[in-house]
Amino acid sequence: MIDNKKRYLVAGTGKSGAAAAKLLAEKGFSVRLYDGNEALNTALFYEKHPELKGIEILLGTLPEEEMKQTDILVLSPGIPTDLPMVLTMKQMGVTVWGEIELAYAFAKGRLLAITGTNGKTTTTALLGEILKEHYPDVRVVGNIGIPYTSVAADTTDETVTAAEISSFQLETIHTFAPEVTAILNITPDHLNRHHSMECYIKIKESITKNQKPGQVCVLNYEDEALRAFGKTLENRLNVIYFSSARKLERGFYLENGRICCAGEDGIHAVADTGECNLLGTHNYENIMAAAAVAHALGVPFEKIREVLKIFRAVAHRIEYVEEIAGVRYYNDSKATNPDAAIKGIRAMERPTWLIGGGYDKQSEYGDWIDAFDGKVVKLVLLGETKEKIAKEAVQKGFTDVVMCESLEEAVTYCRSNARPGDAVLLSPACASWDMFPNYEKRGDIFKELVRSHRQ
Ligand code: UMA
Repeated sequence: MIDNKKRYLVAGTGKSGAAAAKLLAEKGFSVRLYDGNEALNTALFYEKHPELKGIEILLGTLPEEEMKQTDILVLSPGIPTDLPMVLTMKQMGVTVWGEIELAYAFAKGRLLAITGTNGKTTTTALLGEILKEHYPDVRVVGNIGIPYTSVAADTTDETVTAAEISSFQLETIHTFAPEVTAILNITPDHLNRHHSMECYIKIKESITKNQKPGQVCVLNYEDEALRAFGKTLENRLNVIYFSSARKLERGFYLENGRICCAGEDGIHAVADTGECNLLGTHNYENIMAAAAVAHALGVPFEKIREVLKIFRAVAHRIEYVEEIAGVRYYNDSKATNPDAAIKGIRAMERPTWLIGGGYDKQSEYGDWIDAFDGKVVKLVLLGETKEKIAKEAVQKGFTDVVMCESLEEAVTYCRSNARPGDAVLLSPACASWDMFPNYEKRGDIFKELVRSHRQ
């Protein structure tokens, strides 16, 4: 039960922080906002969120006196849990919640949660559409861009909520207990924040920690870490696997272009991949995961199939922008790590001018460069990681590298040099935070720049 006598400090004034503060204020709780950015334009913030005008915003280094005025610190996902401020407050006895935990305290109805390194936005969006075919009140929330706190107070016992949950968000859950969970895959990402692959895997796995015996966890059988994790869960949870590489005795699998489900009552054809608009093996995995979660919630296969026939790729994920002078432009800004970018380049069928680079998450880029497979005409690099990627490319024998200072320069360079029949792909393999507020903005600016070159 949430305690209305406690004093809340919401850290971060982005999407999550604003929504969390609004929820607490609407419920009549004592709440203040905090942001580490000393230069934050609070006037602009209040203009954007007039309903928060009565809430004080503290900026910069937080004095201990202010820390003492807090019982519960609500962290936005982008704020690391090992910041000195957070550690000091913990030592003082302040309870630290994530924005997701706060939302969960207010939310009602059924809850499903999807995590994984890649594909979680597509899977959650698809799951939301499938559920809408069967349930009257469906909410899609979380890392997908809709803070859970912005929706939690409107949920009822009839609501079904599909939540995309990132590793950042999982760091600060305590009682968050989805009835069905799915972990799609785990490949290196955000290692600067989670420090090691072991820690990153553990955090992802923690999505299941509050599930009750017999509840469902959907896992990718082809991911070794997840298969091993599944074994440890089998006594406690109902583990449902999916596989894009082999026929499973139980679970969802891909066979000869058909997505099948093998269950107690025999084998069901869920859909033919040819009927789906989502393409590529990684997307068939996303489809199987969404279908498995929806099926666990009782959605019939016919309804799942109907949605698969009409569902289209989400924005910024290998998104076709347009063709100019015979060159096709694709926006894959959501490829914020090497593994996602590998899927981007694999999907290209033309000689490709590849724009990459961005915020440094201490990733390794060798596998991405290997996946170029003779398709990349030029690797056009920008951002914090450009030198590091260029060095790895040259070590791998790939020397067609160009350095740019801005995305505008990169697009202009590709526009001037690409030939009819080529493709230009923005697929950075890095987060955007060194040059843009988020990957959506990066993708939007890319699309605007491309369109500005229309003849
Ligand atoms: N800030 C601090 N101190 C810090 C870091 C940030 O005060 O040390 C402040 C910033 O000054 C800023 C605010 O925190 O004012 C930003 O908070 P945030 O980074 O949590 O951003 P939000 O706008 O609240 O967006 C967050 C998620 N962002 C991150 O996880 C970085 C969004 O995921 C999510 O869509 C949104 O909540 C709604 O739930 C984006 C993302 O990039 C898409 N996620 C990562 C990913 O997918 O790889 C995990």
